[in-house]
Amino acid sequence: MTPQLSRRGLLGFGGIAAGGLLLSGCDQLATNDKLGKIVRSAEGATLRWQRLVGRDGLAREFTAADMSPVFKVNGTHEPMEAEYQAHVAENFVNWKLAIAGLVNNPMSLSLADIRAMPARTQITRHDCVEGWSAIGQWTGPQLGLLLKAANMKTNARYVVFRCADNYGGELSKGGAQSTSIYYESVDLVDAFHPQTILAHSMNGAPLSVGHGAPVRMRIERQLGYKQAKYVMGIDVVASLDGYGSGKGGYWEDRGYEWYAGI
Ligand SMILES: Nc1nc2c(c(=O)[nH]1)N[C@H]1C(S)=C(S)[C@@H](COP(=O)(O)O)O[C@H]1N2
Ligand SMILES: [Mo]
Repeated sequence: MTPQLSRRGLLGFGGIAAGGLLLSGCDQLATNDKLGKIVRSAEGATLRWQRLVGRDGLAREFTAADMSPVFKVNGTHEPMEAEYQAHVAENFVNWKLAIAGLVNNPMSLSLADIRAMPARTQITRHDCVEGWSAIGQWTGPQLGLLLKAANMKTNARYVVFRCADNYGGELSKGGAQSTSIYYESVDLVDAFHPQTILAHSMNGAPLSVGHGAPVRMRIERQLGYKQAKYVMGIDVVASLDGYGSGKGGYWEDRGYEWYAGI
């Protein structure tokens, strides 16, 4: 039985079981907001499946022998914004990552701070909606560790990643919407998932500009466009309304699913 088939088979009974689980175990999914609507929609099938398997169900991990000889750079290859370019010129020594919003302990971390944190290393497969995949190794602290240190307020629901690059309304990138700055977001289950890391290294070397220096997200149970590169700030929020068109990400604002489960 292929994973696809077993997943479909299980979803048959999972519809009811997962619904019950969600209502009892995860009150954040039960209310009548964006996340609740997604959970009850077709897009919600993968979300329900992953929550049924367990909040911590892991994406498959591979061995060093499986690593792709070439891992394509996709989307932005190098943000040309002056602020980002200045950080590149200084090798990110003055770059700071702010963790702000609904937290009791807002933080401002240097790249050295992030590199000094306990890290997780994982070899995973990246799947892009454009039809290519690559296996790479990623290292960085778990996002959950950072969020625990920031001490979230009880009304926190989502975590938003603000990136450095701006597509400036480029037509090949979906055109101008309310904002063209790349951003992404996840719910708290994915934010605290053990494989959700703030990667500062790829394949054993510091992250290159092409792959998202100085840090990029790895959210391994979701598709490529969720893997925000060039993360400049992390906001803990109660609603996604204040960002772009409010759909939770650059591509989501242009029609992609917010829950991009693999
Ligand atoms: N900031 C930013 N993050 C981004 C993108 C982007 O253009 N800008 N592209 C996304 C897409 S569609 C993919 S497939 C991956 C590509 O990551 P890679 O360049 O490391 O292969 O990054 C994602 N994260
Ligand atoms: Mo992608």
